[in-house]
Amino acid sequence: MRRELTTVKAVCPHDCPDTCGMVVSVDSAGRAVELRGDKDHPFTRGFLCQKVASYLDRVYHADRLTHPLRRVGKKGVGKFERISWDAAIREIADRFKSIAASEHGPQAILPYSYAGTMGKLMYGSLDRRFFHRLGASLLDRTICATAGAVGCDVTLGTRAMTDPEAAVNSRYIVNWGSNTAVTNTHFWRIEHEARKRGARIVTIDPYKSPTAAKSDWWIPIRPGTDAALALGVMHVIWREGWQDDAYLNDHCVGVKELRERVMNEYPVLRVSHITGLSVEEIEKFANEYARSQELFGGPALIRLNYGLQRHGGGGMAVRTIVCLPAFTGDWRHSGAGALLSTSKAYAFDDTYLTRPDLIPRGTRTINMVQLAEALHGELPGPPVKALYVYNSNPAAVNPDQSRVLSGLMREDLFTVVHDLFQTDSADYADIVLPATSQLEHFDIHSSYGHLYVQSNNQAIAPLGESKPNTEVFRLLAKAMDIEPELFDISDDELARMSLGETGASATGAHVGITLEATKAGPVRLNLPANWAPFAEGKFPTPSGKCELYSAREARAGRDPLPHYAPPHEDPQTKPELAAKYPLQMLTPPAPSFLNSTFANLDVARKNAGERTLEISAQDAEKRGIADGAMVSVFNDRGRFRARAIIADTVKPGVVVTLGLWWRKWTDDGANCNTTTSTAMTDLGGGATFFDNLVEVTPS
Ligand SMILES: Nc1nc2c(c(=O)[nH]1)N[C@H]1C(S)=C(S)[C@@H](COP(=O)(O)OP(=O)(O)OC[C@H]3O[C@@H](n4cnc5c(=O)[nH]c(N)nc54)[C@H](O)[C@@H]3O)O[C@H]1N2
Ligand SMILES: Nc1nc2c(c(=O)[nH]1)N[C@H]1C(S)=C(S)[C@@H](COP(=O)(O)OP(=O)(O)OC[C@H]3O[C@@H](n4cnc5c(=O)[nH]c(N)nc54)[C@H](O)[C@@H]3O)O[C@H]1N2
Ligand code: SF4
Ligand SMILES: [Mo]
Repeated sequence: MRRELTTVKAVCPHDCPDTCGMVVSVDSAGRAVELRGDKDHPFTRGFLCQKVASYLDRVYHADRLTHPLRRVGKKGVGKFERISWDAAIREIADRFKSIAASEHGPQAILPYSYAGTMGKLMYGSLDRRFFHRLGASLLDRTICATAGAVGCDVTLGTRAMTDPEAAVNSRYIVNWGSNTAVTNTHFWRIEHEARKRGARIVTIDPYKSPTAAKSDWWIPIRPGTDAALALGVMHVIWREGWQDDAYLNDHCVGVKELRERVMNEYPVLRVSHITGLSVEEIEKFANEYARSQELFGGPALIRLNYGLQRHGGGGMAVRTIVCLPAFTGDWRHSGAGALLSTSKAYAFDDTYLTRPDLIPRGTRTINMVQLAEALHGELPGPPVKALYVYNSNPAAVNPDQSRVLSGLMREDLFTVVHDLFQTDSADYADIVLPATSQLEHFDIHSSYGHLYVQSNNQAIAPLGESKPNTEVFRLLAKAMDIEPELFDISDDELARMSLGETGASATGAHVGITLEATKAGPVRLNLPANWAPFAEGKFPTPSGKCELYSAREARAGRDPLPHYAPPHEDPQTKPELAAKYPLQMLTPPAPSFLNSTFANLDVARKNAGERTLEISAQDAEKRGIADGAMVSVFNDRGRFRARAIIADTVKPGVVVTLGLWWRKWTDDGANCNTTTSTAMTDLGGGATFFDNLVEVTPS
């Protein structure tokens, strides 16, 4: 018998700039039987990455949580009994009520979430309303992107952005701290289209990543020194007179001040010493970048990503790099200049979804990077007595893992985890709640890597008793007697209001696209075809110009000009620490994982292989480490084991291990985050996962 299949248009929910359109085929029994990339989506072009191509394995995995659980064993062991939703909601509401009424007050409750899903409703809507209304502690969601966000804001007043699809017209493309081939594969395809038309692809990365390996030129910079390189490039440009004076004079403030600093403080020889690059490499890069029109026949684009931000000076590095397109005038062209994130091109009414007006005055904010400190009572304000985790797996992804875990072990801490799987974090929960996958709920998506809006239509019924985030907060709000009008709103209506469709937006924000249209497929934002937001300056900064000099920063008591800020754990500036722990370790995710997501799937772990440590021949020899030997990687914070690979993918002084494994799938119960620190970036309070000195010994 021929099966009757219906097709449903969905959106990949993962924290990835590509935000792919997916087409799901569902059989007459309501089971999804096929999932593929949407051929009609202009950015997806019919293909999904390897991780999500097998998404149905995740949806129908035998380990999916299908009903609520209550802990019966010790914390961390993962022993639970089945309970009903009624019992689970009652217990959570009772505990929240009693904590809120205690001497500690509602701020002793901490929501903890990040980007397990990027859907606007499931990422942050009724959850935020609920915790705001409760008066819980606020969470500053800094673990990924705030260093660069604030760095961009200082210089540009918004994110560095352009139309990614127009990048086919660029002729010099710089992947700067971006493993584009892996983390942004659909843009990598665009880079290659540009290359066919004559573009040169360059990658600046201390690690010979898959992107660096496949680029025309790999520039192996020393970790955490990108600002110095950018300042060195400015030095060469001014020395040679290659700058676009018209753009600089018309659209920037602080040209004179920055010029004085750059010419006096960042001569190429000094930059060479800081970055570990040769004078020739720096000169050549400055020449090619600044003269791409003459040499390659088109403008240059810097595809900035997050790698360079995860260092002490990461905010300033981004602030400095995004000054460069003003020197070349590349902002004049669509698809050129610099690209970090297109998220700010979207005018969703987020305040409608999250209702910040409900936050009681004086509520404290906890930086999520400091979860270890929060759980150990080391931050100002009341102790954290309850932790509600969703869209995140802090036991695996947070820095200073040993202290996060000892915090989660606290007997007086009440922990709820809402997830699709029994993650490492769920092992420490008092109550575990089952979450729906993207196929089982509706959502609406913007993107941070393209310019389309699309609805994720629900394809199948929730598996078992799993529930979407919004539904759980409706139930909790009801159990806690919160005003029903805040929560008696369907997901459809939430999406409609967030689009500003009804004209009811309090902020006046509106996307200018109807919900109905987004349900049928991707809809491009209402932007001109050759969109180049800064072609005529018009930067949304206080001065309306590109702020090479920032009066705001000066007022805040910080350096108003770009500068190089060394990493917290830098062998050049912290020789005593480096004597003990001489190696700078980078810990990006394995290509087949998405941070810690997928690490519980056999196919993803098979593709990731073993936990490895890439080390230079010189560093291996010094330590008596043979290729393929097991090693211990450690510092004062913690230790984990990995298999050594002696390779030319790193320079002496740098090692790389790919994450982010779940403890339960390792032989030593630890991942690389046992060694990473909770120190924050200079701007934006971001995480410094790659600013991490370690030592390695045979084990
Ligand atoms: N397959 C896959 N795709 C992903 C993710 C995933 O886990 N897996 N994660 C998603 C998420 S949440 C994010 S935020 C993005 C991240 O996207 P990317 O920023 O591209 O990813 P990373 O691998 O963290 O970092 C990029 C590169 O920066 C390099 N790097 C480290 N330190 C420095 C430095 O000091 N200077 C320079 N120039 N380079 C440095 C690293 O070696 C790495 O190769 O990717 C998204 N896409
Ligand atoms: N050492 C090191 N650490 C890192 C990084 C690194 O490069 N190196 N990368 C950092 C970065 S860039 C990021 S963004 C963070 C990411 O940190 P997290 O946001 O914690 O990311 P994931 O590990 O993907 O975990 C997301 C969890 O959300 C769950 N989830 C998915 N959809 C839903 C849903 O609809 N509802 C609920 N309730 N749950 C859902 C998933 O099953 C998964 O367990 O990690 C950071 N940690
Ligand atoms: S490339 Fe990114 S958006 Fe596309 S399917 Fe993979 S994870 Fe999802
Ligand atoms: Mo991220």
